[in-house]
Amino acid sequence: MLLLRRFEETAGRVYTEGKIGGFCHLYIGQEAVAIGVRRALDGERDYLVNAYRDHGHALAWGTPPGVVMAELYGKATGAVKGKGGSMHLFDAARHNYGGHGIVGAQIPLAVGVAFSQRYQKKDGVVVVLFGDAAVNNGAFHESLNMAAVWKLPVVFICENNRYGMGTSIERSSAVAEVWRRASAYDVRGEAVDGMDVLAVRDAVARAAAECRPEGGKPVLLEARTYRYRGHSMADPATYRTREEVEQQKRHDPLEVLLERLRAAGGDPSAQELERIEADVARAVEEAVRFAEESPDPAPESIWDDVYASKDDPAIVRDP
Ligand SMILES: Cc1ncc(C[n+]2csc(CCOP(=O)(O)OP(=O)(O)O)c2C)c(N)n1
Ligand SMILES: [Mg+2]
Repeated sequence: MLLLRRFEETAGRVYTEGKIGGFCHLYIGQEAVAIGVRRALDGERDYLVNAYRDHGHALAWGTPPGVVMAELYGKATGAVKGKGGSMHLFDAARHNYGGHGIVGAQIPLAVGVAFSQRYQKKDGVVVVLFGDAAVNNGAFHESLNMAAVWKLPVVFICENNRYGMGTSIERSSAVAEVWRRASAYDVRGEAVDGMDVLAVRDAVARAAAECRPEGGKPVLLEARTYRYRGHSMADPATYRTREEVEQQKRHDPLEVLLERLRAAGGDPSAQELERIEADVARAVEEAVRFAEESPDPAPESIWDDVYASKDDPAIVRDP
């Protein structure tokens, strides 16, 4: 979680220095969701499909920080060779199927990946993440319905950070408790403290165990979280009060984990914490250096990867 936090603080800084072009949505405050999800799953057989607030999830699924940073910089060494940028971090070899910029559009894709798992008689679970503003989108409802009818292994996770750009969920949703929407499709819904990494891990593990076996139904989880920064780098966040942000920060995911460690008698020493800080700082520094020293994509590479060739070894056929 600390790597995600420091990576994003640095991404925000280099963005303001003009080194990153295009959109950039920071994940600061939501780290417990990405890490809790990844810790509950099996990277060999399970899959991730994600929205555009995706840097933290890419790091959680093992894409090296330098490769993520290089993609933000639009460099040839980036996760998708500098052609996708911040919102389109893919890493098919690590079962990360994006990074999608259109709100809600990734949800049916996850249903397709889950269908292919059942069709091929594999037992992978697909986790799909989306924001609170995606749940009023038709794609969300169609996907839940189809996954329920076909009993597909999908864990639908709404990262409810309470805002879609500048609109609060109370203003945009008739039912602001997202987990309750599961009942419309006769699947199980559950709200979980999205600032508590262990609670997220346990909830996702339970949901994955339920939907993994043949005949298992999908599950809808609502991870209650909060983004500390604006929607994107261009957002001054005038639609909420400073007090609200400060109050949320008192339930910070890193602090919550420390408290839980201490309560369990595993009090880490100041030295240990300093060592973790130093390791993370070094990793982020190296990521920036790698991105800055990497070449831009060659202009002619714009024609590469437009169409897939069946002989291309880079095409991952699984699933
Ligand atoms: C279909 C569609 N409509 C509108 C947009 C513009 N848009 C980009 S992000 C966003 C808000 C999404 O908020 P939420 O789903 O809560 O995710 P968060 O940004 O909070 O992570 C909107 C409306 C879009 N990308 N796609
Ligand atoms: Mg939101």
